[in-house]
Amino acid sequence: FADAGAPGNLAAHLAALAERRDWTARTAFRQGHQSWTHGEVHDLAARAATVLADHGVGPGDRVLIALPDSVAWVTAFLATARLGAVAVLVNPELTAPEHEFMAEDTEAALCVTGPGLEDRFADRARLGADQLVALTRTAEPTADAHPVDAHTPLYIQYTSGTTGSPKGVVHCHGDPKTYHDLIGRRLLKITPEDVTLSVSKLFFAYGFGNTFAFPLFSGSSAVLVDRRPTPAAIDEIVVRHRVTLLYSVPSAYAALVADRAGGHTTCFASVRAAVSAGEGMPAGLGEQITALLGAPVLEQIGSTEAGHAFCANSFQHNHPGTVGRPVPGFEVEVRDSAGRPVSDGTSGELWVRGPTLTPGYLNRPEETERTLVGGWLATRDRARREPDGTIRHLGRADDMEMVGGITVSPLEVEAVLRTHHAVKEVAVAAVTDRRGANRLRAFVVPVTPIPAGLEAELIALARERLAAFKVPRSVSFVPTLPRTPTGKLRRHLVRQGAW
Ligand code: 3SK
Repeated sequence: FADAGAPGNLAAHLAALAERRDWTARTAFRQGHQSWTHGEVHDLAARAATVLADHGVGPGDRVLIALPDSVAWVTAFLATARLGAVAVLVNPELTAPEHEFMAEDTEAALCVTGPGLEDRFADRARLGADQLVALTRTAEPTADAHPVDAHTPLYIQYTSGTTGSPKGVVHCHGDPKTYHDLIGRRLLKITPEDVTLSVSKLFFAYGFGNTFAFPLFSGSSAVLVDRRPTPAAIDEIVVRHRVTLLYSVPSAYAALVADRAGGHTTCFASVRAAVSAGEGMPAGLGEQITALLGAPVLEQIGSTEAGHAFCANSFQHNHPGTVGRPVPGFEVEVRDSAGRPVSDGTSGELWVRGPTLTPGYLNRPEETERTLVGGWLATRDRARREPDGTIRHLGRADDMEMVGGITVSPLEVEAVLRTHHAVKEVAVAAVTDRRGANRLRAFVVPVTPIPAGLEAELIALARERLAAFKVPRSVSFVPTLPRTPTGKLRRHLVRQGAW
């Protein structure tokens, strides 16, 4: 992959690329009724770099970004990169203790925060998005980007660990260009004419590639949405902006299909492909999406540690029900529990090697050593290689659950629910609902008699203590939980709701 070379400082590289390819007057981002060209975005970023530097940010410092998807987010990220600092991409919807953990773990020098987070990060330097935008207007641009190489850390994203404590995954200045070259350009064939919409947000690996890297490296444009769009909002955005590439997760596609059941399909005529990742596609959903959108569904799998997708379907080779073949440049092995490769057709754990793997977790040498072995990443996904070389994803090898494309530790949710006096035992699992969407459900062994309103109380308790995406949608009261003779929870039975 000749084009996957080192770009040096990512912010400077992207700004120079936009100039060289004559994209400066083309639209880069659209949000509501506003739009920004590639030239405007890079100009804002160079000015925002001055604002961040005035707030004490220098090379190697961590800048925590807790903002909804917006041009302020993109500007803050590029400004951080220009200074040679490291952006910490966090979900703005996390709770205060979760944010505090990430700020401490990264020793954030500055926290750039969005609406509603004014009370957070009280003992750290903080800059509200509004302040950043206002100061950027009058700041002089920082002309010289800090010199870095492709292996200099650029950003940190958090992923949930099996213990529930999130791990910071480091990525470097060379990575976004590499996954754009391999996936955006080669597999998805993105051109400057494309208009994209990603349901996954910028702070996720999937959303960051889709909405940041691919548009800025291809001269295309992305629609920014500050919250997860409803099916009606997706309809409206697709029609208004003539979206050509839709990136989503199976649960959101299932909601779109359910919402439009029996409806017309013409408004999706601009869509040339629907990319799906984040969790396994329930049987039959792919065909329903294609029928609704009139476009192929390209399933992928990736991970925060891999940077973006490492297996993907393409227009030439699309095998519904599989996550396709290894992305060119990546190698994939299915291994047994002793780490030996298994033969095709046998299930095992998916290991990956490729050019954008993280160098490791922040402050976690043991976890890094366990997960990155001899240059290979243990994904903890279960899979099987089919005789035609495609990979079939069979779920998670560990205890984590995937909901709406986000990994959730059931242990963390259970720990909260267990504090309720009426809960004797609890297990949480992602279960597929009637519409084919994955939803978190709590299975609770309650005290008897069951207090009135217990389900609502438990959901309220979870809402108070956990980020919204970790809150169970429903509670089932059960007499027992499935356990091994030694008392271990049989999670696969909980997931199936069968014991
Ligand atoms: O979650 C995934 O499967 C994924 C897919 C593409 C890019 C990034 C990620 C995390």
